[in-house]
Amino acid sequence: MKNFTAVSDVSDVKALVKRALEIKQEGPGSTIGQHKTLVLLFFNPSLRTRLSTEKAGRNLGMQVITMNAGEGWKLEFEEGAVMNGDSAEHVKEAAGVISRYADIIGVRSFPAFQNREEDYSEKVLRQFMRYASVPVVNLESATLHPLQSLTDLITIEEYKTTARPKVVLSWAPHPRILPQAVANSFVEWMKVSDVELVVTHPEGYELAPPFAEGVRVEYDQAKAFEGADFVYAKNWSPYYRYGEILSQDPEWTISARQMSRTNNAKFMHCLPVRRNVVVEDSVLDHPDSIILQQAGNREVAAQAVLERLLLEAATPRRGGC
Ligand code: SN0
Repeated sequence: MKNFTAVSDVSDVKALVKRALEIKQEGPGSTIGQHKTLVLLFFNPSLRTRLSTEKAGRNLGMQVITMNAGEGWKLEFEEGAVMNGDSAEHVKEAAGVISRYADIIGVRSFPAFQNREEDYSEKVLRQFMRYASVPVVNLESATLHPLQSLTDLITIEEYKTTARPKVVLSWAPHPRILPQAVANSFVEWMKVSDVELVVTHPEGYELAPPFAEGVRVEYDQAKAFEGADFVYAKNWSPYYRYGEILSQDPEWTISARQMSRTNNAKFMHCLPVRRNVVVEDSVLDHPDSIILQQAGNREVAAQAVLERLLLEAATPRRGGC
């Protein structure tokens, strides 16, 4: 694993999940990251990703530096740009410089929702990967959130009671336009796992073709929930009518009534969650809700990823000034 940006970067997903669960048993105390530095760049706000990745780095003995990149000067990402506007530094220099201080770089960058092709080209993440000379970790990009999905898989592995659980990803209403990243990644990771995946959403909320391919979609939420072992709620905005809100139908709010159709399903959400819009209090506060256990697993997921990158990096220190 040279970078961690998508499920395709991981050669053995099962082994990574197993390692994360081992780390959970072992507890902190590794020194494999000693004298190594993790730099985390946040172009957008974060609570779980920031704290869990920082903690994971420290658990490995790393030095951790976190920067609110959105507060600094604006970076330029266009090739050949004439920089006479408000961007003060090109990503070529920024990524090159950070690579002199960091052994691993984490980048969080949400979509701009101005242009679907541009968001799906993952310009910010790709440019960092191109110009950094150290591994890059995706801390949620325009279209993917692999650290969350690895966490989700670890959590399902921990809580499943059958070899091949039925996992339902349900769209739910939200007042804002949210990224497709969590849903895209979730589907991508579930496809390579031993689960029966069903995605349920109103018409118009179909995911982008590579993610939707081969996935069972059920437009009737009640039907989708029948016999489910896990219900994973998430709002995402439409891929086809990009940047619009097509539905805020409260019928799609995850309710105790809908949950009663499941096989006492565990309830999951990546958080942050809008109570009584995405999901009713009674579901979130029910003993079958495992949202906090899930969030707790962000730490071991990040630790397993950082450990893998540290082990695989041939880390000759960079020379020069
Ligand atoms: C982000 C998203 O991708 O949907 C982060 C999830 C891990 N969600 C939000 O930013 C929610 C913000 C809000 O206003 O509720």
